[in-house]
Amino acid sequence: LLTGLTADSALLNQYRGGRNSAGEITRPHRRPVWFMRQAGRSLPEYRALREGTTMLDSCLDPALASEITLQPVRRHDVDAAIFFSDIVIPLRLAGIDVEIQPGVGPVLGSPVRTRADVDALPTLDDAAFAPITEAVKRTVAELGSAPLIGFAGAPFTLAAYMVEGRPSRDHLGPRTMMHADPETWNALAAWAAEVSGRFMRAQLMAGASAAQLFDSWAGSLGREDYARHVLSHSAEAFTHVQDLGGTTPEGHRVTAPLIHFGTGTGEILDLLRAAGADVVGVDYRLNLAEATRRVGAETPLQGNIDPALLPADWSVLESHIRSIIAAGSGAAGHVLNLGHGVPPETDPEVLTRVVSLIHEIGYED
Ligand code: 1CP
Repeated sequence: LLTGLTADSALLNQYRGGRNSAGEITRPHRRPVWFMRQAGRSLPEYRALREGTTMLDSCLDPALASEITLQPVRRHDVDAAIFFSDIVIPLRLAGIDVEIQPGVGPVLGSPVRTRADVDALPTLDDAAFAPITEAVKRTVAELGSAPLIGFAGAPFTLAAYMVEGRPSRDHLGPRTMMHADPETWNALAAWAAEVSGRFMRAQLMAGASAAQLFDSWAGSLGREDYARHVLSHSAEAFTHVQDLGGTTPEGHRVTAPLIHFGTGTGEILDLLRAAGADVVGVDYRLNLAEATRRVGAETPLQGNIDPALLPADWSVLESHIRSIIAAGSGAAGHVLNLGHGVPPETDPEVLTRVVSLIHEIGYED
């Protein structure tokens, strides 16, 4: 079913815990790395292409979205493309009034705050995913051997924008709702889980090889709140894609690796894994050796170069990267990434240099 899955890429090997598609332990030919927000404002070629088109319109233009997705792969030689889109795209596709305001982020015409608001949420038609499917197909056709990673927003992070109506620091609205009106919260989170799950599924069905669920703001939740009010909804989002896989020419069944990431999630890292992910993304706050103690050595990790160190002297950045590789060596697999997205002011040449350093370090055996 999913053809990109059987290619023995370095990235998929590490997401599978250092195993090839036959399930045998192997070392990839190079250490895999990609960057969250690798497409975007750090690239002059992105700024040029985006000129005159709003963020969400560019996500829904298949030729544009595909070209923007490919730009960082060509420039940096990263080991994966991350689909250029946004977590609020399923809302727009369902007909909700949402836009991305420059310098602000997602803003909704009417926030979703009451039971009546939740009951009035539209249903999302499968046909609405056509521009996404088309963009993914074009991208995969151009990518060659590098896998495409699809993504979606996790129910809590998506619901946080829906309740607040815009970005917020502490996400008080959804945190109040889950306690004050759990029925409304559960209905809203279930709606978000469904559209996010189907958004990931559309990307995987069109040719993406892995998917990442972004619960960017889950770190604002205490462990009990996450376990009680959020985990089951994120698990539900994953159920939309856990059956997706393929059979290798040798007859081995492989599934699409599923990654789960949020910032400030050190206290709930084991729960992110328990929600149904194969791989846990770690932010810059937690040492990877400690992450392995929390989620078990059999769990592949992704992360966690501190974006704050990108502008530092090269020697500082290089030793930071080497220490991350050492800290991650106890995990079954490790894909290098940043601990959060690329800051827009990042010098893209630094990112290219980071990729070549990581590839150069390789594996000593
Ligand atoms: O005009 C611009 O360039 C707008 C900036 C921008 C970009 C490049 C936004 C607005 N979204 C995106 C693309 C995007 N969004 C990607 C692209 C692929 C890549 O990584 O290269 C991805 C994966 C996302 C996902 C996303 N959107 C998340 C999860 C990732 C994360 O950073 O934690 C979140 C929280 C959003 C909401 C959002 N969209 C845009 C902004 C500025 C924000 C965050 C706003 C806030 O601070 O709350």
